[in-house]
Amino acid sequence: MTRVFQLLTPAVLLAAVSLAAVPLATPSAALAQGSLNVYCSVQAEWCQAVANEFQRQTGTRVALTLKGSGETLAQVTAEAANPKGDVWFGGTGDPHLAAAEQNLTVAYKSPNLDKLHDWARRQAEQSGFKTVGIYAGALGFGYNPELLQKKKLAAPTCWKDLIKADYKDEIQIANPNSSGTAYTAVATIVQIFGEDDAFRYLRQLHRNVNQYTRSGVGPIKAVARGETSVSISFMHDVVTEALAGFPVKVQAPCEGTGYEVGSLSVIKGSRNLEGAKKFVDWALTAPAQKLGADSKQFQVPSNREAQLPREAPRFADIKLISYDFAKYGASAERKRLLERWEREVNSQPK
Ligand code: S7P
Repeated sequence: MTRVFQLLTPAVLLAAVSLAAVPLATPSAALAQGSLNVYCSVQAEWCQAVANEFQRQTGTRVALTLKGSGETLAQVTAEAANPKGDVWFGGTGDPHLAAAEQNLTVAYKSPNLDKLHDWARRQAEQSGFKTVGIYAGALGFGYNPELLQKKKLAAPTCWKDLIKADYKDEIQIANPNSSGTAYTAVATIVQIFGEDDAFRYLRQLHRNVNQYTRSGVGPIKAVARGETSVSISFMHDVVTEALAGFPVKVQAPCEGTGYEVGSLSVIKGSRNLEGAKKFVDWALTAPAQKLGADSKQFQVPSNREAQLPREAPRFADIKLISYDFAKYGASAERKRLLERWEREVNSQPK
């Protein structure tokens, strides 16, 4: 079954950039508790809210670096010999699993693990406790009904619709090398259609894609601004734009769809391991997870006591596939699929 969300009010969202959190604690408290470098892969408002609140409550000074999931994995990998980050907050689960497998992150069993939904604990168990689920979100489409109407195009309801010739140059998706959203899309399409058919599908889709953006939220922001008709996006990111008043609607694909377990990891070589563990304990609590919805991000929180935001797409209404996180989170599989995508899709003429 599918659900469609309608727009409501106007708003503007910040671009993802590196920024330092405003110090909120007294200088002496901040000094006492040290500082934490948090690599953050959700949208800027949520990252900033998390930094401010953790800093306010603990006196630990938080510096944020905002980057997408694939880009953060690349940064953590590049810094492995001289780690600069302490914690990686958010972003799709697959690259967190790849980081765990490559020993780029460290095991930590938070006492709050037993407060989490099974899917979030499974993410922890699967990684040897080197990562843990903090939210979940399903993949789908966003579209601009006004633009589609102007172009006399129907709204897409199925993955198969997106490869119709009618949608030539009408679709945006991010580049799966930099974006966890787009990697989730590639892995989802492979799981739904089988790998060879999936790559045939992705080559056909390529003809309809006008741009592969760096970040996963780029395409839905372009739909919201009327720059493209359709995006492949996490459904909650579409809801954010709709609630901000933009003419966008969300659709769950009829064939079924994949989902993410947004994750949290402590980076190996952290210079403030105690602070990083304290951050994990705090981030797994219901009040900390409420900061997502407060920042107009409508994923499903992993703490069982955290309220599911009213606006969050309901998993019970979406045909979800049984996403194979172990397989698609493995570094070798990730590398192989990305290389195949580069060779057989991205480098092909339109
Ligand atoms: O906007 C929230 C969100 O969709 O962004 C994360 C995403 O992985 C970061 O963007 P990239 O696709 O550029 O990596 C998701 O985890 C999260 O739900």
